[in-house]
Amino acid sequence: MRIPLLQSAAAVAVVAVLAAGCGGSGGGGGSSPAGSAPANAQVVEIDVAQSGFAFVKTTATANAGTVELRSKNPQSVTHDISIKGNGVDKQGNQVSNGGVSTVTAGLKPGTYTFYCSVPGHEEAGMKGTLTVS
Ligand SMILES: [Cu+2]
Repeated sequence: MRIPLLQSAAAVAVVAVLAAGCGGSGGGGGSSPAGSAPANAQVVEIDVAQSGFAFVKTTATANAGTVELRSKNPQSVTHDISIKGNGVDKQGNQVSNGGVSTVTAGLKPGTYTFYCSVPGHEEAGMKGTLTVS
């Protein structure tokens, strides 16, 4: 009777130590909220214009590496921020009424096009040039 009890107590103690160890190590790297870009991503803000098929700027720059394009859309018309060029082709989430669209990509030096991927919007003027150096 006594030996199984001791073994059970030892097992509980081991589990407790393991749990404490996990909790301790987890606290160091948990600063970035789920769903966000990597902590080292550069954020380039290219908001949608107050009206019309346009962004607030037609040129932007970034350094090579992980880049997050972020675009707040004040319009009731749905838009997104997307990027293409140099083998990159990624679309952001579509938003409206103050929502924020983001798209993250690893970019090498070169010239890229940022644009809205909603059909017809790029052609209507929702695009610009992102220069990465
Ligand atoms: Cu659009």
